[in-house]
Amino acid sequence: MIRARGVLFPILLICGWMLAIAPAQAAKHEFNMTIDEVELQVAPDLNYKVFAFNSQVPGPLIHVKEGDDLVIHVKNNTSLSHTVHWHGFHQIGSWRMDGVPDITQPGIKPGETFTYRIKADRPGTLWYHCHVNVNEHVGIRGMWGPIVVDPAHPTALEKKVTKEVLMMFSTWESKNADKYGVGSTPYDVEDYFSVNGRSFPYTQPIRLKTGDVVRVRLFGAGGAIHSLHIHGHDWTVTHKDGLPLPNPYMSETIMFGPGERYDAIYIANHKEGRFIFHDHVDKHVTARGKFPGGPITIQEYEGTPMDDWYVWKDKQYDPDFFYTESMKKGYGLFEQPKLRGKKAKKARRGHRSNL
Ligand SMILES: [Cu+2]
Repeated sequence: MIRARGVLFPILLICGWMLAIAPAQAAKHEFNMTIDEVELQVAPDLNYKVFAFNSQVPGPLIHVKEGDDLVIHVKNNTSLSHTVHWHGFHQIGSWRMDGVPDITQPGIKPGETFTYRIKADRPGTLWYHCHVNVNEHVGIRGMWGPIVVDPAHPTALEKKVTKEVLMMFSTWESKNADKYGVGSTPYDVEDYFSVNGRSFPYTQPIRLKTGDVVRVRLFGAGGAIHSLHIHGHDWTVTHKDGLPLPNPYMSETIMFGPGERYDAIYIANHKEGRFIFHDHVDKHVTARGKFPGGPITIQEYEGTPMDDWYVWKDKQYDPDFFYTESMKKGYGLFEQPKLRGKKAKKARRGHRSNL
């Protein structure tokens, strides 16, 4: 008996150690996505025909864990071809899932469905977007959405985050608002600018409680270069394109271009107050040539008096405009009805070739 116990103990110890180092089982997620033609109210005087994932701009959040397997059925309900590129994944052993027309697959034709099978092979702030006629469909037609892949081994700082803010930046051309198949050439003029598909005053505030540890994820979803300035705070820039920086650094302005993502973390360390948070590229805070417009938001601390002259004193608040609520819901695909457009009326069409 004594001898048996002596053997049993080391075996139990080894089993326990193996359990401790074994990677968590990868989850499998199956999602349905559509691409729809809807009209988006980008600004009070700009109604825009977009191609929208699940009828919303930006598209729904995909939130998974590193190593998970994704099966995503994409149905094209529009009148032109599209694909979906999953920007950031390496597609090891799955190159046909990279979503580039005529290189990894034919475009998904109107009425067709294509199934993407992907491994979340890399963590961080990623995104998805169409890869057909990218300059139009992605540049000025709203075909993008966020992917957040939680890392298997998060950094000490990211474990402290209490509030997530996802901001996707893009531009619009009022001249091409009601015509699919045209725009976004060097001869077209961008005259509206947005965060999460809306231009001020249709953007939303970021509401803060003292002590919140806020993680802002910035996405260059359109074709412009942005310079984001957060008033009243310094943040620590922690990730570039989803990857942790070897040496995170402090700043209050971040410049980023098309396709880039930056993550920055800051502490809401004021007792009260309102602090603007805006693009410092001056023309980006205009709409049809007039100030104010574009990607302007305001950090509002809880308990700050709503002065009667405050520009957003009567604002209808959407706590999920920056995906803050969606990011609390665990893993899955999360739609936001408030970001949906309205069913498009019959569109005028340009003559550009589809690919
Ligand atoms: Cu497309």
